[in-house]
Amino acid sequence: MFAKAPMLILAITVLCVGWAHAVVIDGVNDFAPADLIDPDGGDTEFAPIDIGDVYVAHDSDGIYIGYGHDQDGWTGVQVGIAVMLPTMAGGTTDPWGHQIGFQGACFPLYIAYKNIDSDWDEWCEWNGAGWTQTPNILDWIVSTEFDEIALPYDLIGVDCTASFTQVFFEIWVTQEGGTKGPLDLSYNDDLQLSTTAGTTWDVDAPVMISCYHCIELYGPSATENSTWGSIKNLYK
Ligand SMILES: [Ca+2]
Ligand SMILES: [Ca+2]
Ligand SMILES: [Ca+2]
Repeated sequence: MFAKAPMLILAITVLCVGWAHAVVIDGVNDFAPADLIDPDGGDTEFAPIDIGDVYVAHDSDGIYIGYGHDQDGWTGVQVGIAVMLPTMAGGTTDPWGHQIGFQGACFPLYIAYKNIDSDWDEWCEWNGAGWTQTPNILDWIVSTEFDEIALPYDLIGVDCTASFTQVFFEIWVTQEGGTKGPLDLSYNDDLQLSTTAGTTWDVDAPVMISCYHCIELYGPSATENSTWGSIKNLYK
């Protein structure tokens, strides 16, 4: 009876380093507890603009991001997710014209945007001079209190034959309109325009983002050249 205890501890340890598993994009949270990277809930003035717990998982097909959010009875709420690899030169501006900008050493090559009212999303790719915007190709559910999006490796430019890669991302909630900035952010809490103390609804200059969550992907081996290994690290 007592001999079983060490085996149980070992199994939990393996899961905690980022066990690869698929996520079903259906608005029901099926991420593992160890996939939680940011308990962001409760840091805005109003719940309908608040990002809650943020999760990341991966499997051999791509990366999955899940986050708590419910616009409740509000309208005009939009969600953006910036994605990039370390070597990519990307855009400095927001493809939907919000007061959100990017600066520093790493710029988003991709931004996913969702207009919750109409369930309209766009996959925006930096083309060197502006954003090429492709509507409604994303597997992204926002109709429940837990939103989920799949980002296949071929969509975000991950070389699945490489032994190591990093994927950076940030997620924000904003509202429709050219004076709207990031009301809530996941990584950049210090830049978000809504806090428990109040909200700045309109700004006349972009809020500049330069730091991101990082997903580290290790693998594959020579005999597994189509899948990533089982190790994932996340750091801020
Ligand atoms: Ca799910
Ligand atoms: Ca939040
Ligand atoms: Ca936040």
